[in-house]
Amino acid sequence: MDKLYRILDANINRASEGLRVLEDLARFYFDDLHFSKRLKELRHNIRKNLMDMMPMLLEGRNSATDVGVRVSMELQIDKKASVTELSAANFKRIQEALRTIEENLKVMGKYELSKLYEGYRFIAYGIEKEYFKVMSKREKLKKLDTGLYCITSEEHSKGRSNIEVVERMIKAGVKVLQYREKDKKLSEKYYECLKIREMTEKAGVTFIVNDNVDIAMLVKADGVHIGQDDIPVEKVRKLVGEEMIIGLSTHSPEQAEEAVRRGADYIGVGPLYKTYTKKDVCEPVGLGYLDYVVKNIKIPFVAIGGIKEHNMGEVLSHGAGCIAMVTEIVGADDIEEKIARIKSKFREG
Ligand code: TZP
Ligand code: MG
Repeated sequence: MDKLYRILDANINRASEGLRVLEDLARFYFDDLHFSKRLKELRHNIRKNLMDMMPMLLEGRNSATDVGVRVSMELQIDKKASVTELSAANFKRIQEALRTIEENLKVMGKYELSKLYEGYRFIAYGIEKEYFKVMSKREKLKKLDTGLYCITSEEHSKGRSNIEVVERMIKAGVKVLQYREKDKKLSEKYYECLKIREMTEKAGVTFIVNDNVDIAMLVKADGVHIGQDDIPVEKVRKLVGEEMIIGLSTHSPEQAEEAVRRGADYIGVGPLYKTYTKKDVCEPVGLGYLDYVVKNIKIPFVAIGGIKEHNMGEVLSHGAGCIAMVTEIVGADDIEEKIARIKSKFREG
């Protein structure tokens, strides 16, 4: 029986530690109180319901003679390359530990208790499914905290195709890319987006489609970007669901506040300077509007409009983190070199 208590003790610790890792990610990395609370509750319950056995569990503990410690310390398979991998590994750890607790309790004749731990395992499966849905969107939105947001425009691309330009952008390490084409046929836009989705997916680049909610949905883009004259955000949300990012162009404090109320995930802020890229664009809104957003708006935002290598310092000094550029990038002779220079001017994200 001692040995079974030893297994229980090890697995309560295993499950609790796994939950703690996830709880801290939810709380400190994703700023998500909801998940943090749910994980904490599960962690407390896992300990609480075996509290009566505590003396036996401690009696059974003997980590100094654990034959598994050395093996575990020498293995390299627990290396984690990303927050997603780290989260996935810890959900697995929790579920495996709960299964072990459940099976051991059965052998110990504690059937009712074993069923309770089976229930906790299913709660963990449920949280995992929701967690990944929500966190994968958060992870994508985090890319809008700082850095370059690239937008296509074939007419300004010096004879290069959108696909070639996108290839170069990806090679240069861009993290967010928007497909924007005003005058192409819908079918052409669809096939280009399909290809770009494939390319961005492989490279882990967030892909956003301008205007066309239908194309964004069909190619499984990460997001869609709409303007003030498009279908209202909440209606687009009904179509695309919670997981897709919705970006909205805004030009005034009122529009920014309204965007937040309506549930946009991020806003475009501009045009900050004169731009000839967008045909129906309004006059520059000025840096005062950017100041307003920096101070008052709590969702991510992207500065846009006439921003170039030579004036981006001014935009950054007003507190912008993410900057969108069209012609400065697609019209550069050497796109990779241009992006490398621009990237070096951003603060670290
Ligand atoms: N929205 C506001 S300004 C603009 C868009 C799409 C065009 C920005 O293009 P550029 O070439 O970076 O000025
Ligand atoms: Mg539009």
